[in-house]
Amino acid sequence: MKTKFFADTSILTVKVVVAGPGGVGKTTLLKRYETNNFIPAVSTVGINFLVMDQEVGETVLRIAYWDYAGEDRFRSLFPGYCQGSSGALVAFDTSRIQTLSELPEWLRMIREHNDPDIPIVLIGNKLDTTNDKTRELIVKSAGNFVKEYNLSGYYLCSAKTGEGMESPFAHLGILIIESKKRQR
Ligand SMILES: Nc1nc2c(ncn2[C@@H]2O[C@H](COP(=O)(O)OP(=O)(O)O)[C@@H](O)[C@H]2O)c(=O)[nH]1
Ligand SMILES: [Mg+2]
Repeated sequence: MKTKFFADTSILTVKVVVAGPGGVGKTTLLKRYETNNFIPAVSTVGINFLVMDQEVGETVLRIAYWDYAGEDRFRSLFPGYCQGSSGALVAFDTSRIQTLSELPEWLRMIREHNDPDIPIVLIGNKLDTTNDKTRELIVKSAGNFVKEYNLSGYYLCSAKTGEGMESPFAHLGILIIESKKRQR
């Protein structure tokens, strides 16, 4: 996303942690968001970063996305990495609905090591792999999950086709600005 800067534009730099089980497509989602292309990601070791600017009203949000590798052997490092986040994206794989039930542990860690009211948006990725019938189940499950775990919302998308990709990022940016205003 290209942003024009003016002298009176205020830039707010924040951190967003991207979490969820390995293989759900977190790194690929960020690559697609960055380049608007499907770039098959090599498996993440440790952590990836992406910095992207997003205009929200008068403010330019400069978001550093921390893309954490979901592999179990790295999980003990996660609490330290997720600290200081202003928002979180948690992702599951719509072709493996069981990945949704792995998210509560990630949510618990994110809330424990940040403001417990941190805005969190749920992403169901790989929507290209689903048919109408499985989509119905996914929509229902994601909706229930958002209510049960008090998340800010959910978006279904495909990093492969690009479908639905902008919305979770845009929504989280707005939520971050709103929560910063409340804190002032
Ligand atoms: N069909 C499909 N495959 C995807 C999509 N997003 C990612 N993948 C594939 O899923 C695998 C895991 O992706 P990766 O980004 O490494 O997952 P991560 O471990 O969560 O970072 C890779 O083979 C990706 O090419 C998608 O939207 N659709
Ligand atoms: Mg990865």
